[in-house]
Amino acid sequence: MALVEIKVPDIGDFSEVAVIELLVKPGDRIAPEQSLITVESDKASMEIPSSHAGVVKELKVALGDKVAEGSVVLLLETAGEAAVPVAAAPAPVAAAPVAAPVAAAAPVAAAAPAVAAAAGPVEVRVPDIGDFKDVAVIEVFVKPGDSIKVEQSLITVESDKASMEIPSSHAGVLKELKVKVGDKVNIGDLLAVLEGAAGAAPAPVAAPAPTVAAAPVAAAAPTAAAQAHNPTATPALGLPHASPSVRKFARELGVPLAEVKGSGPKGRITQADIQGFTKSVMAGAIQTLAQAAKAPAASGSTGGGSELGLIPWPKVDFAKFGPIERKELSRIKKISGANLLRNAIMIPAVTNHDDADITDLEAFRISTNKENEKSGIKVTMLAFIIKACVAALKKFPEFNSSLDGDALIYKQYYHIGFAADTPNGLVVPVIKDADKKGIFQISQEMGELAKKARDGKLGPADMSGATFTISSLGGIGGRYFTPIINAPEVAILGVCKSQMEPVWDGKQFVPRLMLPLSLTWDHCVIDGAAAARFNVYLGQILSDFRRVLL
Ligand code: CAO
Repeated sequence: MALVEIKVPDIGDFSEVAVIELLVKPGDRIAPEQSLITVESDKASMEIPSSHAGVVKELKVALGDKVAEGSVVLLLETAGEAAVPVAAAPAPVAAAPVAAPVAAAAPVAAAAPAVAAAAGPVEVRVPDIGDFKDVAVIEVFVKPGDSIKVEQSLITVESDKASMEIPSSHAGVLKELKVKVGDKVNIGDLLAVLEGAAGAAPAPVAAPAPTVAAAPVAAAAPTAAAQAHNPTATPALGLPHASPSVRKFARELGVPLAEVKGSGPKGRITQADIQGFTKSVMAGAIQTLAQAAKAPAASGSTGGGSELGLIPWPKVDFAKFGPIERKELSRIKKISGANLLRNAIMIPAVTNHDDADITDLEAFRISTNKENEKSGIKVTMLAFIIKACVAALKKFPEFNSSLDGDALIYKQYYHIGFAADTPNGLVVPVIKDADKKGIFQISQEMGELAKKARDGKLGPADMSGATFTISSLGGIGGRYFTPIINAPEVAILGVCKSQMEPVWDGKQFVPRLMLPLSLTWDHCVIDGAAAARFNVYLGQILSDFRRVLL
Protein backbone atom coordinates (compact mmCIF):
# COMPACT_ATOMS: atom_id res chain seq x y z
CA MET A 1 0.00 0.00 0.00
CA ALA A 2 1.24 3.45 -0.79
CA LEU A 3 -0.27 6.86 -0.35
CA VAL A 4 -0.05 8.99 -3.43
CA GLU A 5 -0.85 12.66 -3.69
CA ILE A 6 -2.92 13.34 -6.76
CA LYS A 7 -2.17 16.84 -7.95
CA VAL A 8 -3.65 19.23 -10.45
CA PRO A 9 -1.67 18.80 -13.64
CA ASP A 10 -0.59 21.60 -15.90
CA ILE A 11 -3.86 23.10 -16.90
CA GLY A 12 -2.55 25.63 -19.26
CA ASP A 13 -2.16 29.24 -18.57
CA PHE A 14 -4.50 29.30 -15.61
CA SER A 15 -3.21 30.66 -12.39
CA GLU A 16 -6.16 29.76 -10.19
CA VAL A 17 -9.38 28.03 -11.03
CA ALA A 18 -12.32 27.25 -8.81
CA VAL A 19 -13.33 23.75 -7.83
CA ILE A 20 -16.97 23.53 -8.80
CA GLU A 21 -17.65 19.83 -8.46
CA LEU A 22 -16.33 16.93 -6.41
CA LEU A 23 -16.84 13.77 -8.38
CA VAL A 24 -15.47 11.32 -5.81
CA LYS A 25 -15.50 10.85 -2.06
CA PRO A 26 -13.32 9.06 0.52
CA GLY A 27 -13.65 5.32 0.15
CA ASP A 28 -14.33 5.43 -3.60
CA ARG A 29 -12.28 3.11 -5.75
CA ILE A 30 -10.75 5.09 -8.59
CA ALA A 31 -9.57 3.94 -11.97
CA PRO A 32 -6.74 5.69 -13.74
CA GLU A 33 -7.98 8.75 -15.61
CA GLN A 34 -11.25 8.78 -13.76
CA SER A 35 -12.42 12.35 -13.26
CA LEU A 36 -11.95 13.55 -9.68
CA ILE A 37 -13.06 17.16 -9.66
CA THR A 38 -14.30 19.77 -12.08
CA VAL A 39 -12.63 23.15 -12.17
CA GLU A 40 -13.85 26.20 -13.94
CA SER A 41 -12.48 29.43 -15.24
CA ASP A 42 -14.38 32.27 -16.81
CA LYS A 43 -14.59 30.56 -20.13
CA ALA A 44 -14.10 26.89 -19.68
CA SER A 45 -14.64 24.05 -17.33
CA MET A 46 -12.64 20.89 -17.22
CA GLU A 47 -12.43 17.71 -15.27
CA ILE A 48 -9.24 16.74 -13.51
CA PRO A 49 -8.56 13.02 -13.77
CA SER A 50 -6.63 10.75 -11.51
CA SER A 51 -3.15 9.78 -12.53
CA HIS A 52 -3.31 6.57 -10.50
CA ALA A 53 -5.68 3.79 -9.58
CA GLY A 54 -6.57 3.28 -5.93
CA VAL A 55 -8.93 4.09 -3.12
CA VAL A 56 -9.61 7.70 -2.11
CA LYS A 57 -8.20 8.18 1.37
CA GLU A 58 -8.74 11.89 1.84
CA LEU A 59 -10.03 14.77 -0.24
CA LYS A 60 -7.77 17.78 -0.03
CA VAL A 61 -10.04 20.24 -1.80
CA ALA A 62 -13.55 21.46 -1.15
CA LEU A 63 -16.13 23.11 -3.34
CA GLY A 64 -15.20 26.70 -4.00
CA ASP A 65 -11.49 26.19 -3.35
CA LYS A 66 -9.12 27.73 -5.84
CA VAL A 67 -6.54 25.38 -7.29
CA ALA A 68 -3.60 25.76 -9.60
CA GLU A 69 -1.07 23.44 -11.12
CA GLY A 70 0.44 21.30 -8.39
CA SER A 71 -2.38 21.70 -5.86
CA VAL A 72 -3.08 18.41 -4.11
CA VAL A 73 -6.55 17.17 -4.99
CA LEU A 74 -6.64 14.07 -2.83
CA LEU A 75 -4.68 11.30 -1.20
CA LEU A 76 -5.02 7.99 -2.91
CA GLU A 77 -4.17 4.65 -1.41
CA THR A 78 -2.65 2.67 -4.22
CA ALA A 79 -1.91 -1.03 -4.43
CA GLY A 80 1.78 -0.39 -4.07
CA GLU A 81 4.68 1.56 -5.29
CA ALA A 82 3.90 0.34 -8.73
CA ALA A 83 1.02 2.62 -9.15
CA VAL A 84 0.67 3.32 -12.81
CA PRO A 85 0.88 6.93 -13.69
CA VAL A 86 -1.51 7.83 -16.39
CA ALA A 87 -1.32 10.43 -18.99
CA ALA A 88 -3.06 12.86 -16.77
CA ALA A 89 -0.29 12.92 -14.23
CA PRO A 90 1.06 16.39 -13.81
CA ALA A 91 2.92 16.54 -16.98
CA PRO A 92 5.96 18.36 -17.99
CA VAL A 93 6.00 20.72 -20.83
CA ALA A 94 6.61 17.86 -23.12
CA ALA A 95 2.95 17.16 -23.03
CA ALA A 96 2.37 20.37 -24.81
CA PRO A 97 1.42 19.02 -28.18
CA VAL A 98 -1.48 17.18 -26.69
CA ALA A 99 -3.21 20.22 -25.60
CA ALA A 100 -1.53 23.33 -26.51
CA PRO A 101 -3.97 25.97 -25.57
CA VAL A 102 -5.32 27.76 -28.42
CA ALA A 103 -3.76 30.59 -30.12
CA ALA A 104 -7.24 31.60 -30.82
CA ALA A 105 -6.86 34.33 -33.26
CA ALA A 106 -3.77 33.18 -34.93
CA PRO A 107 -5.27 30.91 -37.52
CA VAL A 108 -8.08 33.31 -37.99
CA ALA A 109 -5.76 36.06 -38.55
CA ALA A 110 -4.19 33.99 -41.18
CA ALA A 111 -7.53 33.31 -42.73
CA ALA A 112 -8.63 36.89 -42.74
CA PRO A 113 -6.61 39.72 -44.03
CA ALA A 114 -5.35 41.77 -41.17
CA VAL A 115 -6.62 44.98 -42.55
CA ALA A 116 -7.96 47.26 -39.94
CA ALA A 117 -10.64 48.80 -42.08
CA ALA A 118 -11.93 45.57 -43.48
CA ALA A 119 -15.42 46.55 -44.45
CA GLY A 120 -15.93 43.45 -46.56
CA PRO A 121 -16.77 40.01 -45.23
CA VAL A 122 -14.39 38.50 -42.69
CA GLU A 123 -14.28 34.81 -42.04
CA VAL A 124 -14.03 33.62 -38.45
CA ARG A 125 -12.64 30.15 -38.14
CA VAL A 126 -12.06 27.64 -35.37
CA PRO A 127 -8.69 28.44 -33.88
CA ASP A 128 -6.19 25.88 -32.74
CA ILE A 129 -8.04 24.10 -29.99
CA GLY A 130 -5.33 21.73 -29.14
CA ASP A 131 -5.39 18.11 -30.07
CA PHE A 132 -9.13 17.97 -30.39
CA LYS A 133 -10.73 16.34 -33.37
CA ASP A 134 -14.39 16.60 -34.24
CA VAL A 135 -15.56 18.42 -31.14
CA ALA A 136 -19.26 18.97 -30.89
CA VAL A 137 -20.86 22.39 -30.95
CA ILE A 138 -23.13 22.38 -27.92
CA GLU A 139 -24.15 26.01 -27.70
CA VAL A 140 -24.43 28.85 -30.16
CA PHE A 141 -24.49 32.27 -28.56
CA VAL A 142 -25.01 34.52 -31.54
CA LYS A 143 -27.32 34.88 -34.50
CA PRO A 144 -27.17 36.68 -37.84
CA GLY A 145 -27.58 40.41 -37.37
CA ASP A 146 -25.83 40.44 -33.99
CA SER A 147 -23.11 42.96 -33.47
CA ILE A 148 -20.05 41.00 -32.42
CA LYS A 149 -17.10 42.31 -30.40
CA VAL A 150 -13.62 41.02 -30.63
CA GLU A 151 -13.28 38.07 -28.25
CA GLN A 152 -16.97 37.70 -27.78
CA SER A 153 -17.85 34.05 -27.40
CA LEU A 154 -19.55 32.66 -30.48
CA ILE A 155 -20.06 29.02 -29.64
CA THR A 156 -19.22 26.42 -27.02
CA VAL A 157 -17.60 23.20 -28.08
CA GLU A 158 -17.28 20.15 -25.94
CA SER A 159 -15.18 17.05 -25.79
CA ASP A 160 -15.50 14.18 -23.33
CA LYS A 161 -13.62 16.06 -20.67
CA ALA A 162 -13.94 19.73 -21.29
CA SER A 163 -16.06 22.42 -22.78
CA MET A 164 -14.77 25.70 -24.04
CA GLU A 165 -16.05 28.80 -25.64
CA ILE A 166 -14.71 29.88 -28.98
CA PRO A 167 -14.33 33.64 -29.24
CA SER A 168 -14.52 35.82 -32.29
CA SER A 169 -11.24 37.01 -33.71
CA HIS A 170 -12.88 40.09 -35.24
CA ALA A 171 -15.55 42.60 -34.53
CA GLY A 172 -18.42 43.16 -36.93
CA VAL A 173 -21.98 42.31 -37.71
CA LEU A 174 -22.68 38.62 -38.01
CA LYS A 175 -23.73 38.03 -41.57
CA GLU A 176 -23.75 34.27 -41.69
CA LEU A 177 -23.40 31.55 -39.09
CA LYS A 178 -21.81 28.44 -40.52
CA VAL A 179 -22.36 26.02 -37.63
CA LYS A 180 -25.26 24.84 -35.56
CA VAL A 181 -25.67 22.87 -32.35
CA GLY A 182 -24.66 19.28 -32.93
CA ASP A 183 -22.14 20.01 -35.69
CA LYS A 184 -18.63 18.65 -35.27
CA VAL A 185 -15.83 21.13 -35.80
CA ASN A 186 -12.07 21.05 -36.21
CA ILE A 187 -9.33 23.57 -36.35
CA GLY A 188 -9.74 25.91 -39.30
CA ASP A 189 -13.43 25.23 -39.86
CA LEU A 190 -15.42 28.26 -40.88
CA LEU A 191 -17.64 29.43 -38.03
CA ALA A 192 -19.06 32.70 -39.16
CA VAL A 193 -18.83 35.50 -41.63
CA LEU A 194 -18.75 39.03 -40.24
CA GLU A 195 -19.01 42.20 -42.18
CA GLY A 196 -19.24 45.94 -41.95
CA ALA A 197 -16.87 46.16 -39.06
CA ALA A 198 -14.93 49.25 -38.63
CA GLY A 199 -11.52 48.23 -37.54
CA ALA A 200 -12.24 44.59 -37.95
CA ALA A 201 -8.80 43.56 -37.05
CA PRO A 202 -7.69 40.20 -35.85
CA ALA A 203 -8.05 39.99 -32.15
CA PRO A 204 -4.92 41.31 -30.59
CA VAL A 205 -5.56 39.59 -27.32
CA ALA A 206 -5.45 36.20 -28.74
CA ALA A 207 -1.79 35.99 -29.08
CA PRO A 208 -0.64 32.45 -29.39
CA ALA A 209 0.10 31.21 -25.97
CA PRO A 210 3.18 29.20 -25.68
CA THR A 211 1.80 27.20 -22.89
CA VAL A 212 1.15 23.63 -22.58
CA ALA A 213 -1.09 21.41 -20.86
CA ALA A 214 -0.80 18.05 -19.47
CA ALA A 215 -2.35 15.11 -21.02
CA PRO A 216 -5.97 14.33 -21.56
CA VAL A 217 -7.32 16.63 -18.97
CA ALA A 218 -5.28 19.43 -19.99
CA ALA A 219 -6.30 18.59 -23.43
CA ALA A 220 -9.24 20.42 -22.16
CA ALA A 221 -7.23 23.51 -21.63
CA PRO A 222 -9.15 26.39 -22.98
CA THR A 223 -7.98 28.78 -25.55
CA ALA A 224 -5.64 31.57 -24.86
CA ALA A 225 -8.33 33.86 -26.04
CA ALA A 226 -10.67 32.29 -23.61
CA GLN A 227 -8.53 33.46 -20.79
CA ALA A 228 -8.89 36.99 -21.94
CA HIS A 229 -12.41 36.81 -20.83
CA ASN A 230 -15.08 39.22 -21.83
CA PRO A 231 -16.92 39.38 -18.56
CA THR A 232 -20.17 40.41 -20.09
CA ALA A 233 -20.48 37.60 -22.53
CA THR A 234 -21.48 34.64 -20.47
CA PRO A 235 -23.59 36.19 -17.76
CA ALA A 236 -25.48 38.26 -20.27
CA LEU A 237 -26.52 35.12 -22.04
CA GLY A 238 -27.67 33.48 -18.85
CA LEU A 239 -26.37 30.12 -19.97
CA PRO A 240 -26.70 27.20 -17.64
CA HIS A 241 -23.50 26.33 -15.80
CA ALA A 242 -22.59 22.70 -15.93
CA SER A 243 -19.49 20.65 -16.43
CA PRO A 244 -18.94 18.70 -19.64
CA SER A 245 -19.88 15.38 -18.10
CA VAL A 246 -23.04 16.84 -16.62
CA ARG A 247 -23.93 18.40 -19.97
CA LYS A 248 -23.34 15.07 -21.65
CA PHE A 249 -25.47 13.32 -19.03
CA ALA A 250 -28.25 15.86 -19.55
CA ARG A 251 -28.10 15.43 -23.30
CA GLU A 252 -28.34 11.66 -22.99
CA LEU A 253 -31.49 12.01 -20.92
CA GLY A 254 -32.87 14.77 -23.11
CA VAL A 255 -32.96 17.14 -20.14
CA PRO A 256 -33.01 20.82 -21.15
CA LEU A 257 -30.25 22.32 -19.02
CA ALA A 258 -31.84 25.73 -19.14
CA GLU A 259 -34.74 24.37 -17.13
CA VAL A 260 -32.65 22.75 -14.41
CA LYS A 261 -31.97 24.67 -11.23
CA GLY A 262 -28.35 24.24 -10.20
CA SER A 263 -27.59 23.47 -6.59
CA GLY A 264 -23.83 23.87 -6.89
CA PRO A 265 -21.78 26.97 -6.22
CA LYS A 266 -23.01 29.94 -8.25
CA GLY A 267 -26.00 27.91 -9.35
CA ARG A 268 -23.93 25.28 -11.06
CA ILE A 269 -25.90 22.28 -12.30
CA THR A 270 -24.68 18.96 -10.93
CA GLN A 271 -25.43 15.41 -11.95
CA ALA A 272 -27.70 15.11 -8.92
CA ASP A 273 -29.65 18.14 -10.18
CA ILE A 274 -30.21 16.41 -13.52
CA GLN A 275 -31.35 13.26 -11.76
CA GLY A 276 -33.63 15.27 -9.51
CA PHE A 277 -35.08 17.11 -12.48
CA THR A 278 -35.78 13.86 -14.31
CA LYS A 279 -37.42 12.34 -11.27
CA SER A 280 -39.59 15.36 -10.76
CA VAL A 281 -40.72 15.33 -14.36
CA MET A 282 -41.48 11.65 -14.25
CA ALA A 283 -43.31 11.50 -10.97
CA GLY A 284 -43.34 14.62 -8.89
CA ALA A 285 -44.73 16.83 -11.59
CA ILE A 286 -47.69 14.56 -12.06
CA GLN A 287 -48.28 14.63 -8.34
CA THR A 288 -48.02 18.39 -8.33
CA LEU A 289 -50.49 18.59 -11.17
CA ALA A 290 -52.88 16.41 -9.26
CA GLN A 291 -52.54 18.68 -6.27
CA ALA A 292 -52.87 21.71 -8.50
CA ALA A 293 -56.12 20.38 -9.79
CA LYS A 294 -57.44 19.72 -6.32
CA ALA A 295 -56.06 22.73 -4.55
CA PRO A 296 -58.27 25.41 -6.04
CA ALA A 297 -61.43 23.56 -5.22
CA ALA A 298 -60.26 22.46 -1.82
CA SER A 299 -58.48 25.52 -0.58
CA GLY A 300 -59.17 28.28 -2.99
CA SER A 301 -55.46 28.65 -3.55
CA THR A 302 -54.04 29.35 -6.93
CA GLY A 303 -52.83 25.76 -7.08
CA GLY A 304 -49.44 24.32 -7.89
CA GLY A 305 -49.87 24.32 -11.64
CA SER A 306 -47.79 27.43 -11.92
CA GLU A 307 -44.82 25.44 -10.61
CA LEU A 308 -45.02 23.53 -13.85
CA GLY A 309 -45.17 26.59 -15.96
CA LEU A 310 -48.96 26.52 -16.24
CA ILE A 311 -50.89 29.69 -15.75
CA PRO A 312 -52.36 29.84 -12.25
CA TRP A 313 -55.73 28.36 -11.51
CA PRO A 314 -58.35 31.11 -11.69
CA LYS A 315 -59.09 32.44 -8.25
CA VAL A 316 -62.55 33.88 -8.12
CA ASP A 317 -64.44 35.32 -5.23
CA PHE A 318 -67.69 33.59 -6.13
CA ALA A 319 -69.52 35.25 -3.25
CA LYS A 320 -69.21 38.50 -5.17
CA PHE A 321 -71.70 37.17 -7.70
CA GLY A 322 -74.23 35.46 -5.44
CA PRO A 323 -74.73 33.27 -2.40
CA ILE A 324 -72.44 30.26 -2.11
CA GLU A 325 -71.87 27.27 0.13
CA ARG A 326 -68.50 25.58 0.59
CA LYS A 327 -68.24 21.81 1.06
CA GLU A 328 -65.11 19.69 1.30
CA LEU A 329 -64.65 17.04 -1.37
CA SER A 330 -65.38 13.53 -0.19
CA ARG A 331 -62.42 11.29 0.57
CA ILE A 332 -63.28 9.16 -2.48
CA LYS A 333 -63.38 12.21 -4.76
CA LYS A 334 -60.01 13.39 -3.48
CA ILE A 335 -58.39 10.01 -4.12
CA SER A 336 -60.10 9.27 -7.42
CA GLY A 337 -59.46 12.83 -8.64
CA ALA A 338 -55.70 12.42 -8.33
CA ASN A 339 -55.84 9.03 -10.04
CA LEU A 340 -58.06 10.23 -12.86
CA LEU A 341 -55.84 13.21 -13.47
CA ARG A 342 -52.70 11.09 -13.61
CA ASN A 343 -54.35 8.64 -16.00
CA ALA A 344 -55.73 11.40 -18.20
CA ILE A 345 -52.32 13.05 -18.46
CA MET A 346 -50.07 10.04 -18.75
CA ILE A 347 -52.03 7.83 -21.13
CA PRO A 348 -52.30 8.77 -24.80
CA ALA A 349 -55.92 7.69 -24.85
CA VAL A 350 -58.20 7.45 -27.87
CA THR A 351 -61.90 6.61 -27.82
CA ASN A 352 -63.75 4.66 -30.53
CA HIS A 353 -67.53 4.88 -30.62
CA ASP A 354 -69.78 2.20 -32.05
CA ASP A 355 -73.27 0.74 -31.69
CA ALA A 356 -74.33 -2.81 -30.94
CA ASP A 357 -77.70 -4.18 -31.98
CA ILE A 358 -79.04 -5.71 -28.75
CA THR A 359 -82.65 -6.16 -29.88
CA ASP A 360 -82.59 -9.93 -29.51
CA LEU A 361 -80.42 -9.89 -26.40
CA GLU A 362 -82.76 -7.48 -24.64
CA ALA A 363 -85.72 -9.72 -25.51
CA PHE A 364 -83.81 -12.67 -24.11
CA ARG A 365 -82.89 -10.72 -20.96
CA ILE A 366 -86.53 -9.78 -20.34
CA SER A 367 -87.77 -13.32 -20.83
CA THR A 368 -84.98 -14.69 -18.64
CA ASN A 369 -85.89 -12.27 -15.89
CA LYS A 370 -89.54 -13.31 -16.16
CA GLU A 371 -88.63 -16.96 -15.95
CA ASN A 372 -86.48 -16.33 -12.90
CA GLU A 373 -88.64 -13.82 -11.13
CA LYS A 374 -88.77 -15.98 -8.03
CA SER A 375 -85.00 -16.31 -7.70
CA GLY A 376 -84.74 -12.65 -6.74
CA ILE A 377 -81.83 -12.19 -9.10
CA LYS A 378 -82.41 -9.56 -11.73
CA VAL A 379 -80.25 -9.80 -14.81
CA THR A 380 -79.25 -6.40 -16.24
CA MET A 381 -77.68 -5.70 -19.61
CA LEU A 382 -74.38 -5.02 -17.88
CA ALA A 383 -73.95 -8.69 -16.95
CA PHE A 384 -74.18 -9.64 -20.64
CA ILE A 385 -71.81 -6.85 -21.56
CA ILE A 386 -69.28 -8.19 -19.03
CA LYS A 387 -69.49 -11.65 -20.58
CA ALA A 388 -69.22 -10.23 -24.09
CA CYS A 389 -66.16 -8.23 -23.04
CA VAL A 390 -64.48 -11.35 -21.67
CA ALA A 391 -64.93 -12.99 -25.07
CA ALA A 392 -63.46 -9.92 -26.80
CA LEU A 393 -60.56 -9.77 -24.33
CA LYS A 394 -59.77 -13.40 -25.07
CA LYS A 395 -59.75 -12.69 -28.79
CA PHE A 396 -57.70 -9.48 -28.38
CA PRO A 397 -55.39 -10.24 -25.43
CA GLU A 398 -53.55 -6.90 -25.48
CA PHE A 399 -56.74 -5.30 -24.13
CA ASN A 400 -56.29 -7.49 -21.05
CA SER A 401 -52.67 -6.46 -20.52
CA SER A 402 -50.65 -3.85 -18.64
CA LEU A 403 -47.51 -1.97 -19.55
CA ASP A 404 -44.41 -2.73 -17.50
CA GLY A 405 -41.62 -0.52 -18.79
CA ASP A 406 -40.95 -1.71 -22.29
CA ALA A 407 -42.84 -4.98 -21.80
CA LEU A 408 -46.49 -5.98 -21.82
CA ILE A 409 -47.89 -8.19 -19.11
CA TYR A 410 -50.62 -10.36 -20.60
CA LYS A 411 -53.00 -11.47 -17.87
CA GLN A 412 -54.53 -14.89 -18.17
CA TYR A 413 -57.37 -14.08 -15.83
CA TYR A 414 -60.38 -11.90 -16.52
CA HIS A 415 -61.31 -9.65 -13.63
CA ILE A 416 -63.78 -7.02 -14.80
CA GLY A 417 -64.19 -3.78 -12.89
CA PHE A 418 -67.43 -1.84 -13.16
CA ALA A 419 -67.84 1.80 -12.22
CA ALA A 420 -70.46 2.26 -9.54
CA ASP A 421 -72.05 5.57 -8.72
CA THR A 422 -72.35 6.14 -4.97
CA PRO A 423 -73.43 9.14 -2.89
CA ASN A 424 -69.78 9.67 -1.97
CA GLY A 425 -68.41 9.34 -5.48
CA LEU A 426 -67.25 6.86 -8.02
CA VAL A 427 -65.85 3.46 -7.00
CA VAL A 428 -64.87 0.47 -9.11
CA PRO A 429 -65.66 -2.94 -7.61
CA VAL A 430 -64.33 -5.96 -9.46
CA ILE A 431 -66.02 -9.15 -10.63
CA LYS A 432 -63.22 -11.68 -10.30
CA ASP A 433 -62.81 -14.49 -12.85
CA ALA A 434 -65.75 -13.32 -14.91
CA ASP A 435 -64.80 -15.87 -17.57
CA LYS A 436 -65.64 -18.68 -15.15
CA LYS A 437 -68.99 -17.29 -14.06
CA GLY A 438 -72.43 -17.38 -15.63
CA ILE A 439 -74.78 -14.44 -16.18
CA PHE A 440 -76.76 -15.15 -12.99
CA GLN A 441 -73.70 -15.32 -10.79
CA ILE A 442 -72.29 -12.15 -12.33
CA SER A 443 -75.63 -10.35 -11.88
CA GLN A 444 -75.85 -11.47 -8.28
CA GLU A 445 -72.28 -10.46 -7.44
CA MET A 446 -72.77 -7.14 -9.19
CA GLY A 447 -75.86 -6.44 -7.12
CA GLU A 448 -73.99 -7.28 -3.90
CA LEU A 449 -70.95 -5.26 -4.79
CA ALA A 450 -73.05 -2.27 -5.93
CA LYS A 451 -74.90 -2.34 -2.59
CA LYS A 452 -71.65 -2.56 -0.65
CA ALA A 453 -70.37 0.37 -2.71
CA ARG A 454 -73.39 2.52 -1.95
CA ASP A 455 -73.12 1.62 1.74
CA GLY A 456 -69.43 2.57 1.74
CA LYS A 457 -68.48 -0.97 2.75
CA LEU A 458 -66.24 -2.04 -0.12
CA GLY A 459 -62.86 -3.31 1.05
CA PRO A 460 -59.61 -2.99 -0.91
CA ALA A 461 -59.92 -6.61 -2.07
CA ASP A 462 -63.30 -5.83 -3.66
CA MET A 463 -61.70 -3.11 -5.75
CA SER A 464 -58.37 -4.56 -6.79
CA GLY A 465 -57.04 -6.74 -9.56
CA ALA A 466 -59.21 -5.54 -12.46
CA THR A 467 -57.88 -6.29 -15.91
CA PHE A 468 -60.50 -4.25 -17.79
CA THR A 469 -63.21 -1.86 -16.66
CA ILE A 470 -66.73 -1.07 -17.85
CA SER A 471 -68.43 2.19 -17.03
CA SER A 472 -72.16 1.93 -17.70
CA LEU A 473 -74.38 4.96 -17.76
CA GLY A 474 -77.07 2.88 -19.45
CA GLY A 475 -79.44 3.19 -16.54
CA ILE A 476 -79.19 6.96 -16.68
CA GLY A 477 -78.97 8.15 -20.27
CA GLY A 478 -76.72 9.84 -22.75
CA ARG A 479 -75.30 8.73 -26.08
CA TYR A 480 -71.53 8.43 -25.96
CA PHE A 481 -68.75 9.58 -23.66
CA THR A 482 -65.00 9.22 -23.27
CA PRO A 483 -64.21 7.22 -20.16
CA ILE A 484 -60.75 7.56 -18.60
CA ILE A 485 -58.62 4.42 -18.47
CA ASN A 486 -58.16 2.95 -15.01
CA ALA A 487 -54.35 2.50 -15.00
CA PRO A 488 -52.54 0.14 -15.13
CA GLU A 489 -55.31 -1.26 -17.32
CA VAL A 490 -55.03 -0.31 -20.98
CA ALA A 491 -58.67 0.05 -22.01
CA ILE A 492 -62.11 0.83 -20.66
CA LEU A 493 -65.56 0.44 -22.17
CA GLY A 494 -68.17 3.14 -21.73
CA VAL A 495 -71.77 2.09 -22.25
CA CYS A 496 -74.74 4.43 -22.67
CA LYS A 497 -78.48 4.00 -22.83
CA SER A 498 -79.82 1.80 -25.60
CA GLN A 499 -82.60 3.15 -27.74
CA MET A 500 -84.70 2.11 -30.70
CA GLU A 501 -83.30 3.35 -33.97
CA PRO A 502 -84.17 2.85 -37.62
CA VAL A 503 -81.54 0.51 -39.04
CA TRP A 504 -81.26 -0.30 -42.75
CA ASP A 505 -81.41 -4.08 -43.27
CA GLY A 506 -80.59 -3.94 -46.96
CA LYS A 507 -84.19 -3.51 -48.07
CA GLN A 508 -85.81 -1.26 -45.55
CA PHE A 509 -85.38 0.54 -42.26
CA VAL A 510 -86.28 -1.63 -39.30
CA PRO A 511 -86.53 -0.62 -35.67
CA ARG A 512 -83.62 -2.06 -33.70
CA LEU A 513 -82.47 -1.53 -30.12
CA MET A 514 -79.01 -0.01 -30.41
CA LEU A 515 -76.50 0.14 -27.57
CA PRO A 516 -73.89 2.93 -27.76
CA LEU A 517 -70.36 1.71 -26.95
CA SER A 518 -67.36 3.96 -26.29
CA LEU A 519 -64.04 2.15 -26.05
CA THR A 520 -61.09 4.17 -24.72
CA TRP A 521 -57.70 2.57 -25.25
CA ASP A 522 -54.07 3.30 -24.56
CA HIS A 523 -52.35 4.09 -27.83
CA CYS A 524 -48.99 3.01 -26.35
CA VAL A 525 -50.31 -0.53 -26.30
CA ILE A 526 -53.19 -0.73 -28.75
CA ASP A 527 -53.52 0.40 -32.35
CA GLY A 528 -56.62 2.04 -33.76
CA ALA A 529 -57.34 -0.87 -36.07
CA ALA A 530 -57.28 -3.33 -33.16
CA ALA A 531 -59.62 -1.07 -31.21
CA ALA A 532 -62.07 -0.91 -34.11
CA ARG A 533 -61.92 -4.71 -34.44
CA PHE A 534 -62.50 -5.11 -30.71
CA ASN A 535 -65.62 -2.93 -30.89
CA VAL A 536 -66.93 -4.68 -33.99
CA TYR A 537 -66.42 -8.09 -32.40
CA LEU A 538 -68.04 -6.93 -29.17
CA GLY A 539 -71.02 -5.66 -31.16
CA GLN A 540 -71.28 -8.97 -33.02
CA ILE A 541 -71.39 -10.93 -29.79
CA LEU A 542 -73.92 -8.63 -28.20
CA SER A 543 -76.15 -8.98 -31.24
CA ASP A 544 -75.76 -12.76 -31.28
CA PHE A 545 -74.20 -14.46 -28.26
CA ARG A 546 -73.89 -17.75 -30.16
CA ARG A 547 -70.74 -16.29 -31.70
CA VAL A 548 -68.94 -16.85 -28.40
CA LEU A 549 -69.07 -20.54 -29.22
CA LEU A 550 -67.37 -20.17 -32.58
N1 CAO B 1 -79.62 0.84 -21.88
C1 CAO B 1 -80.87 0.98 -21.44
N2 CAO B 1 -81.24 0.69 -20.21
C2 CAO B 1 -80.30 0.25 -19.35
C3 CAO B 1 -78.98 0.08 -19.72
C4 CAO B 1 -78.65 0.39 -21.06
N3 CAO B 1 -77.42 0.27 -21.50
N4 CAO B 1 -78.30 -0.35 -18.67
C5 CAO B 1 -79.15 -0.47 -17.66
N5 CAO B 1 -80.35 -0.08 -18.08
C6 CAO B 1 -81.54 -0.07 -17.29
C7 CAO B 1 -81.67 -1.31 -16.47
O1 CAO B 1 -82.26 -2.35 -17.23
C8 CAO B 1 -82.54 -0.86 -15.37
O2 CAO B 1 -83.87 -0.77 -15.86
P1 CAO B 1 -85.11 -1.28 -14.98
O3 CAO B 1 -85.04 -0.52 -13.70
O4 CAO B 1 -86.28 -0.94 -15.84
O5 CAO B 1 -84.89 -2.71 -14.82
C9 CAO B 1 -82.05 0.55 -15.13
O6 CAO B 1 -81.44 0.96 -16.33
C10 CAO B 1 -81.11 0.72 -13.98
O7 CAO B 1 -80.07 -0.17 -14.13
P2 CAO B 1 -78.88 -0.09 -13.08
O8 CAO B 1 -78.04 1.04 -13.42
O9 CAO B 1 -79.42 -0.13 -11.70
O10 CAO B 1 -78.16 -1.45 -13.24
P3 CAO B 1 -76.89 -1.77 -14.09
O11 CAO B 1 -76.58 -3.18 -13.88
O12 CAO B 1 -77.06 -1.37 -15.48
O13 CAO B 1 -75.73 -0.89 -13.44
C11 CAO B 1 -74.30 -0.03 -11.78
C12 CAO B 1 -75.25 -1.13 -12.15
C13 CAO B 1 -73.77 -0.23 -10.38
C14 CAO B 1 -73.16 -0.04 -12.76
C15 CAO B 1 -75.05 1.29 -11.90
O14 CAO B 1 -76.06 1.35 -10.91
C16 CAO B 1 -74.20 2.49 -11.78
O15 CAO B 1 -73.74 2.87 -10.69
N6 CAO B 1 -73.94 3.13 -12.91
C17 CAO B 1 -73.18 4.38 -12.94
C18 CAO B 1 -71.77 4.10 -13.36
C19 CAO B 1 -71.03 5.40 -13.47
O16 CAO B 1 -71.17 6.28 -12.66
N7 CAO B 1 -70.25 5.54 -14.53
C20 CAO B 1 -69.57 6.74 -14.81
C21 CAO B 1 -68.14 6.56 -14.50
S1 CAO B 1 -67.25 7.90 -15.04
O17 CAO B 1 -67.65 9.03 -14.01
